[in-house]
Amino acid sequence: MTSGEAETPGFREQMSKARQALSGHGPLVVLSGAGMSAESGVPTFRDAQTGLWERYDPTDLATPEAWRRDRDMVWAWYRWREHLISGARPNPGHLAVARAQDHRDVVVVTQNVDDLHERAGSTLVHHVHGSLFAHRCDTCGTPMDAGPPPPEPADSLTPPTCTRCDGRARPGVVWFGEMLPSAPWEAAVSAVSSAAAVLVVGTSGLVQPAASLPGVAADAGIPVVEVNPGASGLGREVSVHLRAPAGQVLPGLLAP
Ligand code: BV8
Ligand code: ZN
Repeated sequence: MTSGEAETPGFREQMSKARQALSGHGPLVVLSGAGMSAESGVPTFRDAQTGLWERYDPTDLATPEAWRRDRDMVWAWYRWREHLISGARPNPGHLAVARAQDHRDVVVVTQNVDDLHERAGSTLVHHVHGSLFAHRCDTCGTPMDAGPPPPEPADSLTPPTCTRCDGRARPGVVWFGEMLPSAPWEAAVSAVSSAAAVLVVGTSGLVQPAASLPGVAADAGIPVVEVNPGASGLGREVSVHLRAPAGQVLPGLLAP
């Protein structure tokens, strides 16, 4: 949305319809994807491929096979992403979602592995794809803390050894082909099934089973509003699509 678009009668009408759809008094569920963090300067999953990483496909790197094939390269990629996120700040979209808690119940369900919702002040956040910073042993699962990431990108880093076995620290994220952690997943399904309204922000809606959540709400007759400047894999589930960046539109959309 450029400022010009924001002034068009069409966009103002869409905004009014979206505010109406979200106006129920029950819980608001916010489903966020990487587009939520785009205005914080965090590259989306596919845009992370800059510099050292531009020749790799992230869907190849974010897999157990890649870890088995070249652990130290994958570990270096994740540590670099930790560094990028540590230097980023929540944007007005994250802050608007956090402020909405002041006047209604808000449940955040995020595909993102960053901590920007929490740093903005959101207190109920379910990470269905895990968290970059929750390191654990790749063998016995013991939680580990690999400490702050190095400030420079490297093409190979050796993760620290587990204190309980000869395993190594791995990122606390869900790789392609891995099951989602049951607690956040079950909480996410329960939240979208009993929400007054669902707001989907910044996801291409390609990765399953997270992409099925808006449909769970729509099938239950719950209004679904999508904020995304581009097209996404969502369609029939969405009542109102605001084609605008999250940071620009969420403050007005979520204001009491
Ligand atoms: C599973 C963590 C059961 C890692 C991620 C074959 C074999 C095995 C599995 C499968 C298979 N075929 C399909 C599958 C299932 C697979 C899947 O869905 N694959 C896809 C590629 C088809 N899913 C899984 O494997 C899941 N597990 O199914 O377990 C199972 C087990 C074994 C075998 C079968 C089934 C696990 C999936 C989790 C993967 N981990 N992240 C890491 O981060 O390193 S996924 C990762 O990519 C993100 O978390 C996100 O979910 C997804 C997409 O990321 P992005 O593209 O960056 O972001 P997004 O899609 O959200 O796009 C950005 C959007 O923002 C765009 O639409 C853009 O327009 C918009 N935007 C841009 N700027 C803004 C904006 N919006 C608003 N404001 C802006 N300013
Ligand atoms: Zn271990």
